[in-house]
Amino acid sequence: MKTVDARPYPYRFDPARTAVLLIDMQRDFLDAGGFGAMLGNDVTPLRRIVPACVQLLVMARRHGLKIVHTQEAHDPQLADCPPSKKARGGLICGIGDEGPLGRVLVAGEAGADFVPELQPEPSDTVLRKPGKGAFHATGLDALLHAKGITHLLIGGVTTEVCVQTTMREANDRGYECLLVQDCAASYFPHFHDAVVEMVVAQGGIVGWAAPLAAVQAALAEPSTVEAALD
Ligand code: TIU
Repeated sequence: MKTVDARPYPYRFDPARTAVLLIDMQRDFLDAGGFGAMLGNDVTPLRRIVPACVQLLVMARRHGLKIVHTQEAHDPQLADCPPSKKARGGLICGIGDEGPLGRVLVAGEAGADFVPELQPEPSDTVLRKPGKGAFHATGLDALLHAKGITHLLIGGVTTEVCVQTTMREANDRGYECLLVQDCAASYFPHFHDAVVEMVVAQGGIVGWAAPLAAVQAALAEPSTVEAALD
């Protein structure tokens, strides 16, 4: 077992039963021509976390942690897009419409692809999701169960939308979740900070939070003493 110096108290995990869940690090949210920008957002705060997310994946690969990349994207017929989602915001160019990165939030289009720095490797899992939460209308729970995953290290965008929704869904399903706080970002930095506080409040009502360095330190530590105590 490894122990992370996390809030609200130390987070213990077995790397063999832990996955990194990287949420929606795709061009539709991080590029200036994407869906996030069309909603009126400045993408700069999201781009800032890319180097930390690269390091998160490097760490995961080095220690054999399973990696799941999610992607918010709909099928080309929008059969999995509720009319309410398409209508929300009253965008002139909205979900399914042709934009600078191809059809907005549609699978297979440039906007649905991950940013170049965070392209999945063949051993990673890519999970397309139609909602904000990664468990809604997907096979994520079954996939994690099949791999024996009980613990999730979560990063991605945006902290208060898809990341928080997914973390709450996972928590309700019994996963022990740690928000890797500097590997997540919001278009609204104060929302990011508020989510970190919400997660760890009330004794970790949704889970734990820690910076990437704390997770890296936990994995670098020899676990022999702890193993003897287990
Ligand atoms: N708009 C916004 O903040 N987020 C999303 O629509 N999707 C995700 O968070 N991935």
